[in-house]
Amino acid sequence: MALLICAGDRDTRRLATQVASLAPDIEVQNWPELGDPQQIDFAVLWRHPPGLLKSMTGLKAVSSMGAGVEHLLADPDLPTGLPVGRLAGPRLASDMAAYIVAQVLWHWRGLDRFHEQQASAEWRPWAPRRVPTIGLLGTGQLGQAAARAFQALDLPVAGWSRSGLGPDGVAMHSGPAGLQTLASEADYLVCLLPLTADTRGILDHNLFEQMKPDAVLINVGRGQHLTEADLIPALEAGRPGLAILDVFDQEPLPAGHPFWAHSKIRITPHCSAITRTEEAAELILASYRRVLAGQPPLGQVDRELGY
Ligand code: NDP
Ligand code: OXD
Repeated sequence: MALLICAGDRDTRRLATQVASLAPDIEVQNWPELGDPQQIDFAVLWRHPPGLLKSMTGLKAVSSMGAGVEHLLADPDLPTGLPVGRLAGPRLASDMAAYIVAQVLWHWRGLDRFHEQQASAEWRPWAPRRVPTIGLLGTGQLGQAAARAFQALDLPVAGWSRSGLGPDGVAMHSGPAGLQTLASEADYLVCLLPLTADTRGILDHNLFEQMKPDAVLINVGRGQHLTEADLIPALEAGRPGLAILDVFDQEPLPAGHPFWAHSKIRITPHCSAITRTEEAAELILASYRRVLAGQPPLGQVDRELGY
């Protein structure tokens, strides 16, 4: 019996050491230093190399090292029926809420202008007249944390989910008509959806046409939610007025990509919420202990729905 930790794009040695120190009774393997792959009964994966899953014939479950699971579900070697979990703890959700609130408040309160005016010692008090409506596409674990953060600031929040269910006090919508309604109501439209067959390309010209002039689009879901070719024409037409993007179809965003230089696009490098070692270690261990006890991993996803 052994637990594997593998991320193709980051160094997980500290995470593996942390898990091992929390549970000396558990054998922890840290990719690429693998022992016998057939001994591994639980694997925590993030952008793992192709073929790795095929070599682990004793798996009881797998988990994404992050909140998104599309990278795991897309692996053709993922055995049918194998339980798939994910790591989405309260710290990750709070970090995401902090990022979204920071972006919205910086823009809404016009903080850029004071920074510019400071350069010429200008003293020009200003505050926005209107209170904005925040529209959340996706009101799952991360969307709920964001909703709570905006509600604490007394800002109205509306949401869109598959079931139409959402947190208390959030005006909820669902279905294609609900999506159009939310887009037309929101001053800040935030994509916090998982990437699935139903949500791929959802941020497209049809949606942009429904947005209020000068509304702000924030995409922290996945790059493939955005139909990239539709964005620049939409920004030039003023709907949305600004796009704040943390995720991209190709990451890192290639140096010559037109998004880098566009005056109405703000870019952050997929860091709105990064799984922290301490939280991940505890969640991995809790998930593995569940699997050893014959239970599903933490955050088990519905493989049919894709999230
Ligand atoms: P959850 O699974 O907890 O929530 C997903 C939400 O999306 C739910 O409200 C769900 O509806 C809704 N949803 C799913 N499919 C549809 C659909 N077809 N139509 C309408 N609503 C839909 O996910 P999390 O909140 O934990 O995470 C969301 C995503 O955020 C992740 O999958 C990941 O891609 C991204 N992420 C990005 C990070 C970054 O650094 N940029 C960091 C972490 C996550 P319902 O409530 O009805 O089920
Ligand atoms: C995640 C991410 O899904 O970091 O956790 O994108």
